[in-house]
Amino acid sequence: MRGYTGTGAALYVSRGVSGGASPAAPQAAWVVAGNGRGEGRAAYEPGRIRQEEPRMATAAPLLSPLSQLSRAVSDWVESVRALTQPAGVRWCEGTDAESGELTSRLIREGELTRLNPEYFPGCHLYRSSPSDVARVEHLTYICTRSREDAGPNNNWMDPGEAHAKMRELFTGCMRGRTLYVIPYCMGPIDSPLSRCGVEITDSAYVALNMMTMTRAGRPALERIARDGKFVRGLHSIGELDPNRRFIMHFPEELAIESFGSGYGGNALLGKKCHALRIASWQARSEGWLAEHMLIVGLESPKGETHYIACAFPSACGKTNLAMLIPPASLPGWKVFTVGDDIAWLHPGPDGRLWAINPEAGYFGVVPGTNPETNRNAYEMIRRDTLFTNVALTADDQPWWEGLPSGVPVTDWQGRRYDPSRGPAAHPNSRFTVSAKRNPSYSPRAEDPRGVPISALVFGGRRREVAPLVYEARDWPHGVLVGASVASETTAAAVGQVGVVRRDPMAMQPFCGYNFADYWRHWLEVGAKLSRRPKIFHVNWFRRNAKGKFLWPGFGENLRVLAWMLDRCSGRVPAAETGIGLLPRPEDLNMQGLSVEAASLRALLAVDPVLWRKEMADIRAYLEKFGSRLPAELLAQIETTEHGLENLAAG
Ligand code: SAT
Ligand code: MN
Repeated sequence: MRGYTGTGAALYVSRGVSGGASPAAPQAAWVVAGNGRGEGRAAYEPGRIRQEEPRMATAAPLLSPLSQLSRAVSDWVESVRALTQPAGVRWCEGTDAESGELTSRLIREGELTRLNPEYFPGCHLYRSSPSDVARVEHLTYICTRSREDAGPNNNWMDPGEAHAKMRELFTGCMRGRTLYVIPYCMGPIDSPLSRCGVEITDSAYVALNMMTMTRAGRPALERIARDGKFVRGLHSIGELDPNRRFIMHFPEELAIESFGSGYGGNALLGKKCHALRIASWQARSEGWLAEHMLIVGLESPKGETHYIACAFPSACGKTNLAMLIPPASLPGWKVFTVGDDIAWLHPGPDGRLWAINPEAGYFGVVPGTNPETNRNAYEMIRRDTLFTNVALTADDQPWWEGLPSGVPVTDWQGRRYDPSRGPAAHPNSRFTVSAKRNPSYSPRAEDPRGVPISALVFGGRRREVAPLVYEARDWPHGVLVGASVASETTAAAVGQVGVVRRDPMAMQPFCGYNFADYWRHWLEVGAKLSRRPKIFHVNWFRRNAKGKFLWPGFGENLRVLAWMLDRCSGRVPAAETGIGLLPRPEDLNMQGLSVEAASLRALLAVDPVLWRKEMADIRAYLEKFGSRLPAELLAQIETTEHGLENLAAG
C-alpha cells in the first residue's frame, strides 16, 4: 500500500520506491487521500514534485507497534528469531519513507545502483548472483501428508522430513543480518476475496520487492489480526548456494519455507508460492480458483466493457496482452489492465465468475520491451522501477536486448559487455514496478468485488498444430482444452529453453496439488455457475515452414479478442471443427492489417492428421494421472476424436 495513511485522515505526498527526486528532473507524485480505513485512492499527477518524507495534513495518529497487533504473528516471529538468530528484527510498516530508507541502505551497501536520474528517475539496478536468475522447479516441493495429494505434477516430500531438512538450513542462518517481517495482503485490502500472509526474510531486496508487489505493512497486519488466518512464509537467502536451495510448500499448514535463492518466484513468497501454490489448495477447499492468468478489460467502440482472464506460461506475453495498445486501424477500442500474472476467480452470487488480481505490482520480463511491442510498459518502467539483471550504458541507463537505441557497455553480471559471452541483459531480467504506474491501470482493479469475467483464454507458444484461436464447445470441453495446454519452455525457469512440454492451464509449475483433483475442481466450479464464461484457446506463435511468425501479435491480438467478445454476445456464428469452434475468416476484423490470405488460412486450419496425433499425446499425458483423472475429460477426448474423424471424412 504505497502511501498508506495509517488510521488518521491524512494527505500524503509520497515518493516512489526510489527515494529522492532528482533536481534536474522534477517528478510526478502519487497523491493519496486516505479515508481512514487504509483505502487510499490514488491519482497520478504529473508535474508534482515529490517530497523527501511523507507530509501529513493532520497530526500523525499514535500507532501501536506492529509487533503488538497480532499475537499469532508475534509468536511465530519470535520462534523464527530464536531459530535463525538475526542481529535485529524489523517490522515493515509499508510506507514510502520505509522503502526509501531500504533503498538508500542497499545503495550504501553496494547492492543497488542508482540509474541515470535524468532519464530514469527513481530507478535502480540490482544484480543477482549469476547462479540465481530464475525459478528452480526441480528444487520446488509440495509437502503434503499423502504423496497422491501432491500428484505426479509436483515434487513431493514428506512434511516431517522437509521441516527437518529446512530447520537444519535455517538454524543460525540470519546471524549478522536483519530479519524483516512483511505482513501483506494479496488483493484489495478491503476485499472479502483477498487473503493475507506474512513473509519473514533476511533480504532487504526481497522486502523492497514485496512492498511493491503486494499491499504490505500495517493495514495487512490489521487485517490479519481481524481474520486470524495467514500464510506463513519463511525465507532466507542462505549462502545463495544452488546445492543448498529448496522451495518447500506445506499447503495443509498454510506455510512456505524457501532457502538459498533471492530471485523472483523463489523468494517473493506472495507471488507464485502463496498466490498460486498455496492459494490453489485454499481455493479448492473454499470453492474458487487461483490461476496463472492476466485480467484485462476491453471496451469496444460501442462502449461495452468485458473482462477476460488469460492463462499463458511464464514469459509468453501475459504482461504485453494485459497492457495491449489497440492498433490505429481499430479506432475506438480501449484496454484496461486489472492484472498481468495471477487471477483469483470466485463464483459470485449472480452465477458469474468474479476476478481479483491479488498483486499490486508487476514483476515483468524486460528484454523485448520497447515502444513497438509494449509502449505502455516501456513508459511505465522509466521511473520508480527496480531492474534486476539488465545491462548498463556508459551513462548508467538500463539496457536490454530489443531496445531500439543505446549501447550496452556493462553486462548483467557487471562485466565489460562482450557479445561473445551472450546477451547483455539476462533473458529473464525483470522489472518491479507498482501497478499504479501503468497508464492503462483499470480503476476497477481496486474494486473489492473484483470484475465479472466474460471469457477465459488458454494459450501456449506452439510453432504448429494449435490454430490462432478456437472456442471450446462448452465448459467441460474447456477444461480439457486448458488441461491440454502445451508450450515451448522459456528462460523464466532454469532448464532447456524451447522444448514443448505440457503445461495444463499454464499451472504446471504452480498448482499446489494433484492436477487430477484440480481438473475435477474446475469441472465442479463450472457446474455451479449459471452464467459461465466461454473458454477459448489462442496461439500467437504459429510459424510457417521457414520459421517465420504467421501472426503479428502484440496490439493486433485485439482482433482475436474482439471476435471472442462477438461470440460472448452471440453476434457471430462460428465454424464447427473437431477441436472446437473457429472463426469464419470474414468474422475476424482484418481492417488495416496485411496478413496474406494464405497465412490467414494456415492460422485457421485444423489438420486432422496432426490433431489425431495431438489427441493421442494428450490422452497419454492425462492417463498418467490414473484413477483420480475425472472420466469427463476422457469422454471429452472421445468427442473430439469423433469430430476429427468426421472432419477428415467430410
Ligand atoms: O516466478 S517469477 O515470479 O520469478 C516469474 C515467472 O516465472 O513468471
Ligand atoms: Mn507468471
